[in-house]
Amino acid sequence: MAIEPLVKHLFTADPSAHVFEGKLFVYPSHDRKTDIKDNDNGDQYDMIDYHVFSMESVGGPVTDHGVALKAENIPWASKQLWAPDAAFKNGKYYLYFPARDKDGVFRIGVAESDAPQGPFEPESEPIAGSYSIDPASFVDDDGQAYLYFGGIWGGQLQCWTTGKFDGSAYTNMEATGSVPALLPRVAMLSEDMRSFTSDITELAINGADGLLLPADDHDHRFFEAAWMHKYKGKYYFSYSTGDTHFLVYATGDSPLGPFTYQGKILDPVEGWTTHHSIVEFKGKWYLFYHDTSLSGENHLRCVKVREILLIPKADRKKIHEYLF
Ligand code: FUB
Repeated sequence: MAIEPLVKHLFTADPSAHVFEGKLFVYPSHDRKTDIKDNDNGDQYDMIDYHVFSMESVGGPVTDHGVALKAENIPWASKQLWAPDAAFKNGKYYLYFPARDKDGVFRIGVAESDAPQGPFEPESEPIAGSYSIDPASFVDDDGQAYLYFGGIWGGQLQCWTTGKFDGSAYTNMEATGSVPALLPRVAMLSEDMRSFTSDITELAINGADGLLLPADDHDHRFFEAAWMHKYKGKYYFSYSTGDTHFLVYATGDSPLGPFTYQGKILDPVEGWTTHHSIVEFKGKWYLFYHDTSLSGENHLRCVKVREILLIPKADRKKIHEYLF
């Protein structure tokens, strides 16, 4: 049976789902029509604001809470509000979002609100030291918050291999061969959720042999769309493989890694990008993701949701999706 988009009145993508105040909130990108042609740089994803959505039950009515943050109100941003995420700590809600700064470099910003639906008030500068795209926040059981981020090609992660932005490596360049693939980044967040209190480190993703996944292993290596969740005491880091269009996951014993690649969550969907979140709500686990079934165009996507089936290990090969 075809799965219906969560909403049809807007184009939405990159859904980050969280349970706040007993409801399921979704923080997606808000895709919009432009005349920009598709390219590997992702210029066609030219978004200018965020809407927040909520629901009391999966499959029930979805409330669009309207515009929660606009590019024109973010002092440091020039364009491209890409995949956001939200967090709750100390009675406040935080929206993390990537955008290009005035020099065209992707940075990560934070905005605060008293309510999960916003509106969110942005800081005047991006998070100091932040770079690249696709922030995913994770607050562990001990209250320590982490921010995962990074994305290659248009997400510019490959421009930061020396620790400084190198625009000459800008277009479509990633390591090749048997050298280790570029890795997602992680940093610990301060108590007020507005800055990093640790160095930014690489999040190691190893294969079954215990070695870092090689750059040429495009079916498994990290591309973008970081997400972290915890299940039965284990950390699950999931992400998109980008040009091979899989959602995959790796597990570890610490939020700072190392992680070991485990398998696929979702086969390629309609459209070039694939990006998701995983959340437990009312005793069931859900995968939020997007495809392009509403428009047929790469940059006009629609968020969907499916329940995750908790399949016993022995049966996993028979049913090849949504496994833990
Ligand atoms: O929505 C723009 C970009 O497309 C996101 O940041 C990526 O994860 C991909 O979905």
